[in-house]
Amino acid sequence: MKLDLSLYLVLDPEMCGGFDAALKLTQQALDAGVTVLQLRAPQWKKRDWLRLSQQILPMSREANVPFLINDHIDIALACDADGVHLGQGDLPLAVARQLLGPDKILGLSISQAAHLHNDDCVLADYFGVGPVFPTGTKQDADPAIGLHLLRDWMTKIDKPVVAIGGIDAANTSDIFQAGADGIAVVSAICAALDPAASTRELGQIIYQARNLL
Ligand code: TZP
Ligand code: MG
Repeated sequence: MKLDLSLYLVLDPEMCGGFDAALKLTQQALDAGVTVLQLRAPQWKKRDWLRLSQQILPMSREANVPFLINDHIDIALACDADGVHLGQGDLPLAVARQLLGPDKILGLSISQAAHLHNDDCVLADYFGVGPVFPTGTKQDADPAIGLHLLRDWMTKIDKPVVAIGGIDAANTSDIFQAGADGIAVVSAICAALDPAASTRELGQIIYQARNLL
């Protein structure tokens, strides 16, 4: 499945207001132009992840948008998601590739310069880099790297990169100017008063930022 990292929604169903609200927001966000969808529900039991994923998949397939699972390869296998997004403490990407097969998408989180030298990097289809800005969404996140380091790392990375952490309409164009291929957001869409309007706004900013490059 084609990977366009431009506008990557990390869906936090609790932040959306629960299961049904998350499903509704997912459809709105797909209609409004998100290009990747990831489920990340740190407070949830796995069977709830699975139940929501099974309902999201027909929607994401209809929209032709890849649907990824955060951390849990077993859930991705159980629902036939399009891939996983893994952190530095999750299963090695070689194991993930073996379990998921050659066609699934593997994302890897990079939050420190040292991570760029790990064996896992070679096997990743894309990197999630950040937090770029401070964020209240992930309590155990590494310190924010800032735009300067993002720009520096982009010169050293030869994979597609989606930036994450504290990204919203006000700083999205800076992320593209720093060289990233896309933005990943949680609260800018999941906590928005009008998620569809916020998604469309981000999409317009991305379109304009790209035209200025
Ligand atoms: N990984 C690094 S920062 C972050 C994750 C999952 C949370 C980003 O959330 P927000 O609300 O877009 O700042
Ligand atoms: Mg993780």
